[in-house]
Formats: sequence, C-alpha cells, structure tokens
Amino acid sequence: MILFSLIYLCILYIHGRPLAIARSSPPSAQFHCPRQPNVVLPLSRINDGICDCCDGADEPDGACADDCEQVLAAERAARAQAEADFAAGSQKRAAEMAEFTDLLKETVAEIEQLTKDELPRLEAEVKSADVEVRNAKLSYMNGRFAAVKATVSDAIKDIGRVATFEEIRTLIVTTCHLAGELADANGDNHSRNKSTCLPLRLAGLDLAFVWEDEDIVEYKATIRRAEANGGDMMLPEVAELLVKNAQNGNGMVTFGRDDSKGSSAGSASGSSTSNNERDYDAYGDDDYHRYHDDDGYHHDEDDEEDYHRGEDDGVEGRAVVAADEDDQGAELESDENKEARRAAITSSIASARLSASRSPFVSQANALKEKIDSLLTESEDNATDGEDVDEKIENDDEKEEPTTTKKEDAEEASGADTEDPAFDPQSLQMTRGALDRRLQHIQKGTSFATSAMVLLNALEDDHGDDHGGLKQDMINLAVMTIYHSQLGAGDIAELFYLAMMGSDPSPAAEESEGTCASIYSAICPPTVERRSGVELPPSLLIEAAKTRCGERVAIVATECSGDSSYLPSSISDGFSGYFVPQQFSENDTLGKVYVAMNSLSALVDTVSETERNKLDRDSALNETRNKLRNLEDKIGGRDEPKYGADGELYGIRDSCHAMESGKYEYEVCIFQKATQRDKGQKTGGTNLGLWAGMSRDEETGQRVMKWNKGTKCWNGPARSATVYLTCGAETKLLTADEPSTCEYAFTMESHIACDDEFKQELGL
Ligand code: MAN
Repeated sequence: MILFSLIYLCILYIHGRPLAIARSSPPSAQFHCPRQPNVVLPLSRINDGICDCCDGADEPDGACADDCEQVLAAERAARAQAEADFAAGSQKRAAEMAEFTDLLKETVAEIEQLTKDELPRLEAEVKSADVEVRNAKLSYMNGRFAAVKATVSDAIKDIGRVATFEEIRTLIVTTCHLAGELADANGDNHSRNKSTCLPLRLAGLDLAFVWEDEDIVEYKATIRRAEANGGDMMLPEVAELLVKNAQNGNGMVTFGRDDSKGSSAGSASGSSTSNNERDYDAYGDDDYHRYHDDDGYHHDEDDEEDYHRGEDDGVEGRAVVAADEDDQGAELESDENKEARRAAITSSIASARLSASRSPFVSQANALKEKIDSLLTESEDNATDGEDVDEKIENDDEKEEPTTTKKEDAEEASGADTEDPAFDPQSLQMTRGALDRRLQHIQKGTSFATSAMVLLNALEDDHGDDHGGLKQDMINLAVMTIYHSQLGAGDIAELFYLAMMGSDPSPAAEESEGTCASIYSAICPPTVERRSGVELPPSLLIEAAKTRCGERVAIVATECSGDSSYLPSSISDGFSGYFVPQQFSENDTLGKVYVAMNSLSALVDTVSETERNKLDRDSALNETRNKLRNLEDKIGGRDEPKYGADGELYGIRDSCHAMESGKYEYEVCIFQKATQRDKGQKTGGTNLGLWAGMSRDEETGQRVMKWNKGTKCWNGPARSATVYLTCGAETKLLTADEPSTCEYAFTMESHIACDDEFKQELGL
C-alpha cells in the first residue's frame, strides 16, 4: 500500500506544496495544516523556511503567501479527476468482467457438454470403426486364404502328388529367375528391396508367413509364421500386409518387417559388400567376374554334387550345410559352412538349365560390347588425330534413324573397321545399350533365383523333419509364386518342362553349352509324360508350350545362325537365343487357374470402405477435439487461466500500447512481446522480452506485468520489461525508463486496476 500512497502523493503535490497527505494516521507530535486536513507535517517541517501549508501556517507570520485558493482548487480538481477516472475505469472493468463471466459460463457449459457427451460418443465410434477395419481386413485375409486354397487345389489336382520335391523346388526358383528378368525389363520398382524374389515373398504372405533378415552375403533368412493358434506373428499383421498390397495394385509392394531394407542386410554385419547388389548394379564390370566365369556363370562341379537332393522328396539330400549345422549344434556357424552354403547356391543356379540357356547370349553380348568399345575408342582416337571422323559423326548424329552397323562385307569386317563408311557411333552406343539392358535383366534374374534359394532353404530349415509339410508348402508356394510372377503361360510352360528334365544337364544341353542351341531344342515339340495316370505338364501348359515352340524355334534358328563377327544394328528378341520373358496378358490361358484370386475385389472394397468410414470418424473426433481446444483457448485455458483468476485481463487481451521516451518508442503487447524501436522506425526493433504474466505485488497489491527473455544485452542480461499499473479510465503507458541497463520499467494506467482496493486506498 505504501507505493500506492506515494503515487497518489506525487499526483497531489503541486506548486511545491502538498495538496493532501492521504491516510497517514498522525503520530502524536505532528502539525496539521489548518486549511488542509489531509496535510500532516512532522514537527521538523515547522519553521524550516519551506512553505508547506497553503496558508503558510507552518512558518512564521508573513513568511509565506496564502495561495490556498489555488492549491485547494487544484486539490479538488485532482481528486475530482481521480474520482472520475475511477468511476469510468471501474465501470469498464466491471462490464468487461461481467462479459467474461458470461462467456466463461457459456463456454464451460459447452466444454462440459462436449467432454461428457460428444467426445465419448465419437471416441466410441472411432473404436468401433477401428474394429470394423480390422474385421474387414481379417475377412479379406480369410477370403484370400480360401481363394489361395481353391487355386492351389484346382491348379495342382494330382500334379502335386506325382511331381517330385526337386521339380517343385526348381519350378519355384526358375519362376523367380524369370520374374526377376521380367521385372527388370518392365522397369518395375515395386519394392524398395530390389534383389529379393518378390513373387515368392508374396506367395509366402498368401500362406501366412514371412521371411525376414534375408541376407545375400550369408545366404540366410529366417521365417515367421502366423497361425490361428499361435505362431510367431499375429494374423492381423498378415492381414495388414495382404490388404496393403491388394490396395496398392501395381504400386509399392510390402511383404514384412524388413521390406524397406535392401536384401543385402548382411552387408552391415561384415566388411564384405553385398556381392549380388554389386553384380546387379555393375553387370559386365570386373566385379561380375569374381563370381562368374567367362560365360557369365560360375560352375563348380563339387559343390553342385553336394547340393543335389533325393529324387523323391529331396529332403534326405538337403544341402550338406544344414546337416552340418545340426551336428555342430552350435550357434556360430563355421566359415566353411557358410562358404559351402554360398557355393551350393551359386553353383546350383549357375548350372541350372535356365542359366545355361542365357550363357550364349551373355558371352556373345560381352564379346560384342568389347568390340563396340574398341571401335568407339578407335573412333575417338582418330577424331583427335584430326581425321574427318568428327564431321562424319556429326552428320550421323543428325540422321533420324541410325544407320546399320552391320558389316556389309566380310573383307571389310576383317580389315580396318574404323574406315567402314557405315560406321555410326550413335548406333553402336544404342546397340551397346540394348545389350547392357538385357544383361541387366539376366543379372536381376540371377539375383531373384539366388534369393529364392535362400528363402527356400530357410523354409526347409523351418520345417525340420516334417517332409510332408514342407512339400505341401512348396506346392502351394509354387502355384502362388507363378501367380505373382506375372509371367505368361508360355514362359511357365517352358519352366515346367525344364523342371521335369531334372537338374542333371542332358547330353544335348552339355553339347550345346556355350553355343546358341536353345532350350527349345530340348522342349520342342512338347511331349506329355504320364506318372501314375497323371499327365505332366497339365494340358493348358502343353498348349502354351506348343504355341511357344511354334513361335520360337524358327527365330532361334535365324538368330543363332549369324556370323558372330557382325555387329547387329539392333538386338532383337531371341538374339543369341535370349528372349525377354513375357508378361501375363488378359487372355492368357493361365488366367483360368487363377479365377478364384479375382473374386477378392469386393472384399478389398469393403476394407477400403471401412477405412474411409474410420477416417471420417477420426476427423469428426479431431474436429471436436479442436473445437474443445479452441473453447478452452477462448477462456484462456482451464487449469491456469491466462486472463487471471477473475478474468480481468480478458478486456485488454492482445492489445498493444506504445509511447515515446528519449530517442526511443516503446511498445508493450499483452500476451505478446515488448519492443524498443528508434523513433520513427515502423517495424523491427529490439526485443525487450516475451509476455511472462501479471502478478500482484505482495506488499503493495499493485498489478505488475512482466516481459522477459528479450534480446541479450551486450555484456549484460537478456532484456526484460516491467509495467506497474495504476487505475485510469483508459489503458495507456505513462512513463518509460531504463533504471538499470537493459531492464526497462514502465508505468501504465488501466481500468483493470480500478478495483475496490484502489477505491479504499484513495478513500473514495
Ligand atoms: C541499446 C538499447 C539501450 C540499451 C543498450 C545496451 O542501445 O537497447 O536501451 O541500454 O542497447 O547496450
């Protein structure tokens, strides 16, 4: 209260004489100015030569002039002003507080209604929408499982019974192989993981299991299964993945926890780089030859022997690696074991008939590339020698169609190549590019096949001695891998025949190795084999094989008959016996096998519908939550109301108040920041701090507003500002000061300070 009194005293001191001294209960020895009952002087002020009383009663007679009329008038005017200010200010204050009270009442009621009724209702709706989504996904999954089951039993009928384990395994691996080539040819990037056999992964999902931690350095993977009565994985997890893929259509495919990693997970665990990834990226570079011989494929007879499986179920002959693992019973696998497993896989793929059928193309392509490179280098050399090749290249560049690079004349071919008038660097580059692209397809095929081996080995390990279960899984996987491979019946028919031929190279194949004799000489004309009364391959594939033979045998004959010293002008399909796999088309005979899979779209639609509903429910809930937040903001929060306990700051919320002082203009904004600017400066300025709240001085009861954490003072504290409030009709800054460097003090009058305490203080 002392401060209040002091301020009031200041106001009432005019003409060097006090107008009144408020509220001082006079101690015994005091002097009362007779005309001014409120002016009470200590005795020391008597006869001190200063005229305190307006009539000079505190000094000897005649020492002071009597200016009581003036002083008392000013005192009356000041008091009248204070009373008027208080009347206006307190009225305004009361009105604002009443407005706030109404607002508070209304808003709190609304908040309560939302919190008690609407929010729980919406939350329940979201929850049940969630359940609906989950159920829809599960029913999609079950529908899919049923469709897969129907597909497999339709597709396989008795074939599964008569086909050997090894045949089924080969079919899966080769399907992956061709799927890799096809994916690369289509420029597919459906998975972030580019080297894993995606169709096999998806087939796994269709059977409710996923492979994880596939490692193409260590050639290992693990399996997680979802089973209704347990398993390592929850069925909803599988449902989630299946639905995601179904909804994405041809978009990004997802197949489990590790689908975002490269399949080269192992590269992180050791210093060795993922060789498959590197081979894939740099096919034809030196890296490639580390794992492949000059044909492009690595052969290792010993390893190959190790890898062969028993004819009937193949399980007895499981890779020696796995058997050794059991013997050791050790967690840590020996380096030899790893190496053996690696060798078993690489050699098995390299020696497969499918790979062998690519060998002539690979060696021919590499030879041609070398030739093209040397021609191009020579042409560059000649050009720098100042010959007219430059000009010729420029002219050629302008031609719309590249000219043929095929040598017209065998003599010329054996002679000075660079002087060949038909020489066209641009065309050579295109040929080289076409060769590279195909080599890359082939490499991706090898990657996928390797992946298939790794994944299938993991499956075998997972089954342990359950040979029957393993074979059943393999049959199911074969059917579904074919489905996901997107390969047409022609290619699948070829693979079926290849699988039925077994893994021992046929005499014909051995003879033709490295030559352009294609697999068609082994397959065509297609024959039917009967095993225990079952025809192999199934009739629709025989038809497809017949068509394929019809299309290809003649092409192979032409494409393989050319003189290998010629540079072809373009690389046609079938060049050196290599045909890019063909994608499943709408009228494909294989379509019949997979009709059940097409009946699932309604279930996917249901999932999407429930998801849309869930999104709607989510946004309704969010809307209400936002509404609640806004309502709470409106009343300044519920727990620590920013407008003060009685809401007195509500009336001046977010208002800014400025004044000039010295060479600066100061501005303080309620709930915002305080700023110092040079006079005339419109924007920017020095930050004196952010709003830090209003409190009451414990001793004086005066309202004090604070801003702190402003711009740091050079060699001093962060700037801060303090505003001392007193009652006034308007809210405005009265004084500005910097009592201590970078600490700013202001006085302000505002109606918000016109409360009952102030009234009492002034004795109004
Ligand atoms: C500026 C202003 C002053 C302050 C000095 C401190 O000039 O903010 O108010 O005292 O900086 O260096």
